[in-house]
Parts: sequence; structure tokens; C-alpha cells
Amino acid sequence: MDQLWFYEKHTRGYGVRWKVKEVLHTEKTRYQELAVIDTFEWGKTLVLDGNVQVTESDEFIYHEMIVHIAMNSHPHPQKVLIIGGGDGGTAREVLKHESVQEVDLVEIDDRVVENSKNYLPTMACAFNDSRLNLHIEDGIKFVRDTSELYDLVIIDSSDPIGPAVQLYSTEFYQDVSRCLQQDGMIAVQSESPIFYQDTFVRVFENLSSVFPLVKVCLAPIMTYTAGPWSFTLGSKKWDPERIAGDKRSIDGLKYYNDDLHKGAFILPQFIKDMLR
Ligand code: AG3
Repeated sequence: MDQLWFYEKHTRGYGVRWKVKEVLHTEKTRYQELAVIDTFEWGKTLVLDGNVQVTESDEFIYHEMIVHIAMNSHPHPQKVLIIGGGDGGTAREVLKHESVQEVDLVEIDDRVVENSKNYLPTMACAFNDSRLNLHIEDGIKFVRDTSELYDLVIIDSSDPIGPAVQLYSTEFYQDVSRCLQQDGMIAVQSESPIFYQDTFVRVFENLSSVFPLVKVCLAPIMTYTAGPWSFTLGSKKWDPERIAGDKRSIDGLKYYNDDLHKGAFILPQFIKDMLR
């Protein structure tokens, strides 16, 4: 394939083109248009409704950030709930922590899981871990109905379009809070503060109306729009900025480390101003 390009439109006036090596798979699932493409710059890439979800080359940044900041600021996370994350990348990082006894992963679209198993085995390897329970179900309904209590809930969702809109609401965060332990935490992927400023601010405000401690951290994820990407943490007790006392660092990480944990919460002035 010499002339095939994938075009991701971000806003009315900005988009990015990726040269495609091969289109590996496309299908219309019950919920969305799904594609797996192999790209020259970023390796195999999962695309949902035209939006890049993960690439083999830089998924480590997103997944290490959405997981290890929360996991390391909570002193003993044993039971974790992941909403979304059907590629398995977030679960893979959670399961690196020895304290973890059980992970529930709630993905609405089983085709995301099946295609990740086929094409993205470096992420979907998580599904082989016996501590992981996969639920093919609507995450909103799951948190409303469950009587389980978790130490950490991670919202690894797509952009707030269609069925994911509710995952950014105060009502949803209240339901999450109800299924968290008294010292529980929530970690949310909260979009680009530049390209999705409304969503970014809304997540902060909505989480702040439910959790006493809310903090924002940033990381550059090259394949999502451009510039910084945000993660927002809501906590009932532990300060997400502080690494819990006796944490041992995990070997083999490629982005996260102790210094980065502290540095990630330093916000540029224009982003601080958005949250005032
Ligand atoms: N979930 C967040 C994807 C957001 C991408 N947005 C975009 N390209 N406009 C990723 C799931 C990874 N487990």
C-alpha cells in the first residue's frame, strides 16, 4: 500500500493524517465502527468511530499514567474496577501490582475485546490473568447495580460522544463513589485540555462535587490530538500526588517513575486558569 492514508479529524479546523501500511480489519459492531490498521509511524492501531484509541508504539504512556499514579498513591489497592478499557492495556498495568487480588473489567462492546485479542496481544495478554473478570456490559448500569466495593475505579473511556457521554456526568461519579471503599479513589482519562477543554473542565467540576480531593495530572500522548493529555483523580482520603510510604517500584515501566509522579501534577498557568 503506497498511497493509503487515514485521516483523523479532531476539530472543525484540525486533523492529522497517518500513512497506512495495511488495513487489518474493519467491522460495524453493535455500538460503533471498528478498525484495526497497521501504520508506518505508530504500529498497529485501534480506531473506533474514526478516533484513535490505542497504538502499539505509545500506548504505554497512557496506560502507565492512568494506572500507576492512582495505584501508587493508594497504600494497598486490592480490588480494582475498570470501566471501558476493552483493549486490555489498563488491566495489564493494574495486574503488575502484587497487591491486586481481583480486577473487574466492564466493556460494553465484546468486539473490542475480541479484536484486541487477535491484533493487539501485547495489551490483550491481560485477559489471560486469572485475577481478571471480564464483564460485557454497560459500565453505567454496572456501577449502579453492583454491591461490590473497590479500592480503585478507573474510567478508561472513549471521547464523550454517543454512549460514553454519561461516563462524564456527576450522577455517574456518585454511583462510582458508592461502590468505592471509604478510602477509595477514581482515576479518569479526562481528554485534551486544549482540544476538549469543555470536557476537561466538566470532569474536574463534576468530580469535585463528589470527591473531597481532586487533582489533575498531564502526559504527552503523541497519537491523541496533540500536546498534553489529562488524567483526573478523585479521592476520598489518599492524596493522589503523594506516593504511599512503602511502595516498591515496578520493574520494566517505560514512562512512569517516582519523579514523574510528582512532576505530572505541575500544571502550566493557562491550564490552572481553566480550573479556577
Ligand atoms: N481511551 C481514550 C481514547 C481517547 C482518544 N481520543 C481521540 N483520539 N480523539 C483509550 C483506551 C485505551 N485503553
